[in-house]
Amino acid sequence: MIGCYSDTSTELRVDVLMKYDYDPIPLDYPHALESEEMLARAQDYVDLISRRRSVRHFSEKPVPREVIEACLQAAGSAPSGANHQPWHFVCVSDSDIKRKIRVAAEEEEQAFYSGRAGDQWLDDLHGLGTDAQKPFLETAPWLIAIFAERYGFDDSGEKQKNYYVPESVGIATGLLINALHTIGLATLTHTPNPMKFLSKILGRPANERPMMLLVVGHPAPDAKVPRAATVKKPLEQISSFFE
Ligand code: IYR
Repeated sequence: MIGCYSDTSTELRVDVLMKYDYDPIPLDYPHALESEEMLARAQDYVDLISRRRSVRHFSEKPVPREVIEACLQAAGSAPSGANHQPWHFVCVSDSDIKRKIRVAAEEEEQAFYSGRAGDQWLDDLHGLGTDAQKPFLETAPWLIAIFAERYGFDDSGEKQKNYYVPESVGIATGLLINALHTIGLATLTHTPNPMKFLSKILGRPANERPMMLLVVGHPAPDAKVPRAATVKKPLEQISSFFE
């Protein structure tokens, strides 16, 4: 397994990759619940998470960096291929950088909406009411650019293979969205296409691929969401059981 710890005088901090031999330790989990309590809690959780929306109208109200950091710790706890944790989250509240990102994203979106997408794709987006204008990239207090590490480096600087990268980064992003929603913040998973401009603006290395831009903040008091996006497939359609 790969772990990464370095001792500082005050705390154990993660920054150097080290290999571990197999060393099983006891599972530290909350105690098991009775079925009824389990179901009640699952239903409460459904109530909470099914109210998440992709929000495009943000308030300018600031969100403390510490809040973002705590949610990133939740994201960083995600399972990943060989526990290589092939993700990097670049958090931007700097207005100049946000403006640069908006300008570059809108340039790509302009090309997308005026032909690159094709009629079918534009038709599929019709109910969402999206267009090439992305003012939320400047209004929202935080943009989190999520990068997938296509390969990493071990402590001697050798290229290190990563595994199940999109799956791992997708799970970590899901946990991040969940954490942010749980504390009442709104998010938008924004995917301007192509996203190479993010690597350039944010100075990320060639082994990282930009995956997504997560827009984060308080929703605007008069925020609206497209009705079409609230319609979710019923359980019968998204699941099957063999019992
Ligand atoms: N990236 C564009 C288009 C877009 C694509 C999909 I797939 C969406 O679910 C929503 C939008 C945009 O952000 O407008």
